[in-house]
Amino acid sequence: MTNLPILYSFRRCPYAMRARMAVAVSGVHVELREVVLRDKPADMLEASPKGTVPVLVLCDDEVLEQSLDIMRWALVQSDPKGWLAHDDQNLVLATDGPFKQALDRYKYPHRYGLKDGTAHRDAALAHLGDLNDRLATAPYLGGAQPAFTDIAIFPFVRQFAATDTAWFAALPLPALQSWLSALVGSDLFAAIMHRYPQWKAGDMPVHFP
Ligand SMILES: N[C@@H](CCC(=O)N[C@@H](CS)C(=O)NCC(=O)O)C(=O)O
Repeated sequence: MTNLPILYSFRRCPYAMRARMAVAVSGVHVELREVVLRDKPADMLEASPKGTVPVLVLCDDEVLEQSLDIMRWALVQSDPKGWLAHDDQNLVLATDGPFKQALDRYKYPHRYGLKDGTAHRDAALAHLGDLNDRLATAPYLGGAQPAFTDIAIFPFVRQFAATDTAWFAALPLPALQSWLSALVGSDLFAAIMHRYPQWKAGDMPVHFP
């Protein structure tokens, strides 16, 4: 039995990363259940039949099945770094929508019947250029410290960069590259990338953070 909210998560999922980062910075405690996407636990699917991670099941059985809702749920309770003061919803939506679509087609062109993903890679560049311009005057999107917008966006830019690291490193986007390096190199990111074994019903609860 657990009296904590339950967070179903997958280490490498960018949506789950941002949810874990907000939960971790808030200090709100949850039970973390590491999911393997090809073997989703029945308890998770019962709570959230749409079958994506992250999913947060609250103690009153309310279910949050969108990563941004999970971030805001944690930060509304405790926001020691003031992340919610910098929540640019339009920029986050532009990343979750058109940028993510282009990223998926760049990264996995064959899944979309494409010969290669270069057209989508280049389409995504406009968004990266916009981020770079915004970062020209401050190291983070909300100013001197990372906040909600940075954390919601950077896991997707990280995926984009990792698709072809040499190509990304050669882009003339120094502010964006520094921003990404700082976030990927942060203690908070290291902490939320800890490896957990796949959760199985009956396991001892894993407390997070
Ligand atoms: N809009 C959702 C998207 C979550 C999502 O698509 N997660 C992916 C993993 S990165 C997933 O669970 N996909 C289901 C699957 O691959 O079976 C959110 O923000 O939480």
